Amino acid sequence: MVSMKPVILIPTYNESIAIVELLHSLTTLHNSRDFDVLVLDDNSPDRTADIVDNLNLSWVRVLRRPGKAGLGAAYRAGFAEVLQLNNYTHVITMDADGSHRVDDLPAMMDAPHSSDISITLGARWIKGGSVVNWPLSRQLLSRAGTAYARIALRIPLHDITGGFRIYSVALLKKLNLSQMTATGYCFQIEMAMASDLAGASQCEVPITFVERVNGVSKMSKAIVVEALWQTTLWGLSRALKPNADKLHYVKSE
Ligand SMILES: Nc1nc2c(ncn2[C@@H]2O[C@H](COP(=O)(O)OP(=O)(O)OP(=O)(O)O)[C@@H](O)[C@H]2O)c(=O)[nH]1
Ligand SMILES: [Mg+2]
Repeated sequence: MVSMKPVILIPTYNESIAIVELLHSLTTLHNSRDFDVLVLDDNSPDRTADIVDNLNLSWVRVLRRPGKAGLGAAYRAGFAEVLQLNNYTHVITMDADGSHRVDDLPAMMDAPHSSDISITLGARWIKGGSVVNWPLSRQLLSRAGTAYARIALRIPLHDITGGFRIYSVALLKKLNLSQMTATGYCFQIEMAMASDLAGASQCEVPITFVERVNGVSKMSKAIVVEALWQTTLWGLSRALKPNADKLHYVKSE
């Protein structure tokens, strides 16, 4: 098997304190695992991008974007950037705010797959997974969101809204990434659905999700409404024209 060379994409908006802590933890892992990091910053007013650049880590780069355009747009730009570099076997996605623990990464990187076209998902809502310091209301929202997406989209996963993932580059190359439209967190749902349509090998690895300590949440009512509305539309479209949906998201051979 070809050895793994991942790049970790970390979207940031005003994460100047949290990103330094995260890169500190990743530096320890970097002693035993080979990977690069690309921070996707939307011109954060707190100068997140400059602060990252000033750390002068040779394996960390910042993609500077003009302004806040949502998580989905930042990830799409990151995918485009790393795919054209053609240096990597896998793309890892990870929040900057400390909710996704570096400690969980090795198990995710070692997840077994039956195909080169693969997605590994960090999962909170499976045996061994957990959340720390999340209010019950947030836990219920996340569980209900996943349950709804699971039923509406018929995806056999237990955590569809989480953003801690590893996509193989072979999978990303199979997807019509320019057809992804979600701007907010439902980008995660859209990517899970597209990966399922592409027939990817799916592996869920239990993670411990820790509520952010530094910085401010970007979660809003508009983001929840977008996710609910989009999931309903995608579910209807999958039920009515499953093949059209596949053609939309997956490149023909
Ligand atoms: N580049 C970019 N990053 C974003 C944007 N919105 C959120 N992010 C980043 O995406 C990650 C997840 O955002 P969070 O605000 O932590 O969302 P969450 O984890 O659902 O909510 P909390 O943990 O409660 O704050 C963080 O690293 C954010 O900085 C955006 O518009 N642009
Ligand atoms: Mg967060």
